[in-house]
Amino acid sequence: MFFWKKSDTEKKAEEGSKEAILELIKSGKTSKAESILENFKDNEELRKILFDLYLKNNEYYKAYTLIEKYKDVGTAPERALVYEESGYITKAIEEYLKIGDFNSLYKIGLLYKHIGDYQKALEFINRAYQIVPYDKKKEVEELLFDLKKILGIVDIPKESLFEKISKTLKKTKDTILLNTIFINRKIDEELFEELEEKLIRADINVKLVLNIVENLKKEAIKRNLQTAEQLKPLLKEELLSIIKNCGSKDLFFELLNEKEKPFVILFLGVNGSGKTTTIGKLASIYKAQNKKVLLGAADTFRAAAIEQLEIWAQRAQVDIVKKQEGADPASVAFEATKKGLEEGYDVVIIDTAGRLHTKEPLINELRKIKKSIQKAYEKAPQKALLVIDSTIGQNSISQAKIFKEAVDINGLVITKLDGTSKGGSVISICKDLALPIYMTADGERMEDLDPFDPETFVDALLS
Ligand SMILES: Nc1nc2c(ncn2[C@@H]2O[C@H](COP(=O)(O)OP(=O)(O)OP(=O)(O)O)[C@@H](O)[C@H]2O)c(=O)[nH]1
Ligand SMILES: [Mg+2]
Repeated sequence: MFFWKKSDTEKKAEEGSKEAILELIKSGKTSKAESILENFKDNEELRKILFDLYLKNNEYYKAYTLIEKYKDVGTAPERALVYEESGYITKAIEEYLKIGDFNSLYKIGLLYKHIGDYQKALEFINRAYQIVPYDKKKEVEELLFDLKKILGIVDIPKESLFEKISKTLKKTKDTILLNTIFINRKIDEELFEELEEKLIRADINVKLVLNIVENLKKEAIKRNLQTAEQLKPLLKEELLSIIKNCGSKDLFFELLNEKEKPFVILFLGVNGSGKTTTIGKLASIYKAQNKKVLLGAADTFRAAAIEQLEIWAQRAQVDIVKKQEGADPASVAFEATKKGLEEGYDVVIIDTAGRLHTKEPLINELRKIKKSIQKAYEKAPQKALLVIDSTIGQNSISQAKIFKEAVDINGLVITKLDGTSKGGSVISICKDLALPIYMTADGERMEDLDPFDPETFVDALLS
């Protein structure tokens, strides 16, 4: 009897009965309700129910197509959310503008910042600041300061690489205080235990830490060391012996001085790792060397990704090859390389997505991209660089392994060293992936891209 009643509701729902559909939703059969509602999109009332359902299930791309076709669904905040989540930043901004309160102005500022339009970001964060609620004041002020720094409006003295990395790793040192452990102490078991704990907290993986500390113990006995202070250079040696295999400053300078034309660099990495931002910074360095630079927007996953790369291209005053959102990434990569070859570009830098719309596994897609680059120019890409976000520590290593499987990676770019409290992850990344580190990024400004110098890095970590 019970089952009969249920299918009866379903039958009515399938005929387009609003009550029956609502009943289905109420009883938790939302996917059934959704597939029925999709046959009644032309009915205004049912369409609105479908839209609500999409929102509830975070199906923003579907909600987006509904808004685009029918124009009458959703409130401004809902539409803004849908546009934002499906990557249509300009449209999201239009909707947030209609609302105009603190949260939406602030949001607009953040969206502009996200796509790299810092001037516009500053304008809207300033507007939001006029009506900032008390509890948000400090956060907004910090963001304003960051934006001004990025735009070069506030003066920050130029620092040496050592000062920069020391400051970058300040958070690491604040938490783990690696240095203090060596002061006024004897070498004993307790010291080694403490050192172990601190190195693990700096995000060097446990196995590696045990290994390092074991080696230190052996060396301490062998050399008959007595005080903790004598152990510090040994620790430095030990860390350095690991990361000096991952490159030197020269790698970056070699990359900047490649003579082969066009020199094609393929950027890979999970979403959010910092590919597009790094490409923008690197492009501006090449441009400053008077090189002819072309960017390829092969991240066609979101409209905003293309927009973001375009803004960086404008800022660096370099050219870009792009197609519409959803276009085949491999064909963008092909065209960029071809144009690079035919029109005498010195450098072509190709941006890719860390995820895809289609069910096609990412690995296959990346392989396809590489093949099409080679089809356009058999020597390319001369470098495939994997971008790794240093703040996600151990996770980044398993992700990197997936990319390594797809494409021969030549080296790494480590980003967000300014945001990490765990500088030690660089040591684990180096040990586990055994790939050269071509450069590091420690901020969102154009100039926040540096060579990786193992010695300076370890000094800063232990200073
Ligand atoms: N603090 C800090 N933020 C960074 C750094 N590099 C990138 N970001 C920020 O990290 C966010 C993601 O960077 P993107 O360059 O968009 O990353 P992506 O890998 O291109 O991401 P998808 O396009 O989504 O695949 C942006 O908000 C950047 O401004 C860095 O070195 N330091
Ligand atoms: Mg990107």
